[in-house]
Amino acid sequence: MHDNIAAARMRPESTMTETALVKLGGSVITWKDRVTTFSRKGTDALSGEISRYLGASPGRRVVVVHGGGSFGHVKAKRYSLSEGMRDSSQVPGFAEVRNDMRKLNLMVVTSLLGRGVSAVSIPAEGILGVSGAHVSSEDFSLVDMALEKNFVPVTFGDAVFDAALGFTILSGDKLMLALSRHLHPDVSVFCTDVDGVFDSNPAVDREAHLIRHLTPSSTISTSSSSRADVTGEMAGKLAVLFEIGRNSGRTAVINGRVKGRLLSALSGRTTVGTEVLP
Ligand code: IP8
Repeated sequence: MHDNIAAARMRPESTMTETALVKLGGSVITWKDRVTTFSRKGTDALSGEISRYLGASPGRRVVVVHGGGSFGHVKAKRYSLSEGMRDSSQVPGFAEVRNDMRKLNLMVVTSLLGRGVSAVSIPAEGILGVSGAHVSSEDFSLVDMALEKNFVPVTFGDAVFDAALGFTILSGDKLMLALSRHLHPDVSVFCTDVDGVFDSNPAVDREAHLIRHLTPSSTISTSSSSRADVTGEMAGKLAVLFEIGRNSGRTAVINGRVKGRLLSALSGRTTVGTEVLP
């Protein structure tokens, strides 16, 4: 655990800013099993905690990234959007997902504004270019300009054009990774609908244990034969988490549906969750 107060004291007065990167997972801001259903109460609560974090000390900056949940993943899967454009039957699906994600983003930004946070929407394509489902270009000027003026940029996973594939899905986690490399935030927090990272899937394994301190070696235990194997997807997610951990002062995965945990994680207070120690 970093000593925030000591770290802050070492910085010169003129650069006393604290930058936080927050991922609002789709499972927290939407009801995942009900297509295009917004979780208004949950999102408002998180917006309130972001507002309190910002208000508690001058010089604090926040960048928000949100996922797709039931506004993105259901139709993205139905139309196989992440695999790129194969035929014209996918075209209406791409257009619909883009529209649904903008509706979700509007509700997230409106929620933040309602709690006094000056949120501004910056779609993913305003930051990253994509080719072959990989990030091919980056431009952080809109994010930087917004932060300089004390706005809270809000970007999101999206259905995006892809120079090689025609289109694809860009995840919020790729945005988190790119933003962490650029901003080197003091704190990065992932809000999910479970208490943090478990040593196996808590949805199917009653023996699953919450990993309080996640290190590259603790991921190995999750692949033991008695537990659900770490899939390539899970291994990829952990690799992203560790890199964000290396780019950030502190990194935590918490349950965004439990009151107070986001604010505690942002403020460096002990809370239930997983601390990433890369
Ligand atoms: O929920 C994907 O972003 P994620 C967004 O962060 C879409 O994986 C459109 C499925």
